[in-house]
Amino acid sequence: MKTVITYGTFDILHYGHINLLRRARALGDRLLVGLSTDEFNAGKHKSAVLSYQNRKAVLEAIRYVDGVFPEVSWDQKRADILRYQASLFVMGGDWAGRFDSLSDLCEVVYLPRTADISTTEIKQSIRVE
Ligand code: C2G
Repeated sequence: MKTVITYGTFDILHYGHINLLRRARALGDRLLVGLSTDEFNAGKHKSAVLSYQNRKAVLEAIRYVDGVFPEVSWDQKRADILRYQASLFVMGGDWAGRFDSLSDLCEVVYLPRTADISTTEIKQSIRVE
């Protein structure tokens, strides 16, 4: 059982997120997602439009996602990888290099971001209307 693990806010879900989740899931037998809590997002200077519970329900409905757990701090990843026995840590390319320190615990893979889509752009386009 090869477990893949990834983290994110996944606010206002779009195909950039789906592309990431689909590719990550394809690299193993199950995909677990560390979903940023609203409190953790405040620390990232990000405010999600949708609450943690809402974002969690959306992620759990995706065929590529096998489990969702809360991401409450930057430094929980090592413990998570050990607890879930993850052998692959995957993030989008905007994080390239940032989590290489985890490579003593598991393989670290950065996948190319999907171009021309982001939650920020979606929020800005809604504000315009
Ligand atoms: N992503 C992508 N292409 C996009 C947008 C996002 O591949 N067009 C990827 C990001 O690289 C990330 C994942 O989708 O791997 C989730 O993106 P966000 O919800 O923006 O997550 P982020 O704020 O990057 O939080 O501890 C790590 C953080 O929780 C990551």
